[in-house]
Amino acid sequence: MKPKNIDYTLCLVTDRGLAHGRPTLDIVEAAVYGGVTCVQLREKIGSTREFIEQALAIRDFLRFRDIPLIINDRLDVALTVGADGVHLGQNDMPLAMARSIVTDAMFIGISTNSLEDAVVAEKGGADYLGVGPIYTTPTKTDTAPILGLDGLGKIRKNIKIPLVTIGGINHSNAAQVIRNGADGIAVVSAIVEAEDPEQASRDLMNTIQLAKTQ
Ligand code: TZP
Ligand code: MG
Repeated sequence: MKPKNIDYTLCLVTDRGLAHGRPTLDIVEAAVYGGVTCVQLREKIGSTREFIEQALAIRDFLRFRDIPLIINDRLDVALTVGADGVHLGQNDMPLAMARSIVTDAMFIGISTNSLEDAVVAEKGGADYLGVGPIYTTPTKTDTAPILGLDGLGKIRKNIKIPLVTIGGINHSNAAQVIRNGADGIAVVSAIVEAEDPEQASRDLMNTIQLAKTQ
């Protein structure tokens, strides 16, 4: 069974450390009301059990709204909570191993920072690529080199599967990222840190949709 068609237009990537003490579920709800089209739960702190409980609560909220839930790093958590997808980095479980554990019904996204990574991931059967960092970002400091719009453009020319860009993307630069070949934008701080995450999501979504029509 192939995964359903996923709308990657605007993906919220969570980070409880940036939420000014607000619960992750509140941020997710606000972002969904503001129009995000998918949610990636990215929990770098806390126990596995907390991660699972968090994921279950978010899954229940998203399921009724037909918004896919992607779990970052942890295929075991993704399977346990019945998530729609899992997102794996270059140092996480290799794509082929992950695919041998889950059917095609679970989609797998792979973080890529170069054309070489991107080609390998596409050939290996990734459903989408996370491409970044496009710009510098204080949110993740151990990143690979900045790709910029040129790096994105090179990957776009050679890759057919959806490209979801990440890293330093916000309301002011989202349109140019779309115009340079991104299918979707993934953001952490532009939504999670915002005073009004719902309005921030709505503004981003409007900007991206406008850029897609130009
Ligand atoms: N991977 C590459 S950059 C990044 C991740 C998870 C962080 C993006 O955060 P922000 O706040 O949207 O720049
Ligand atoms: Mg990872």
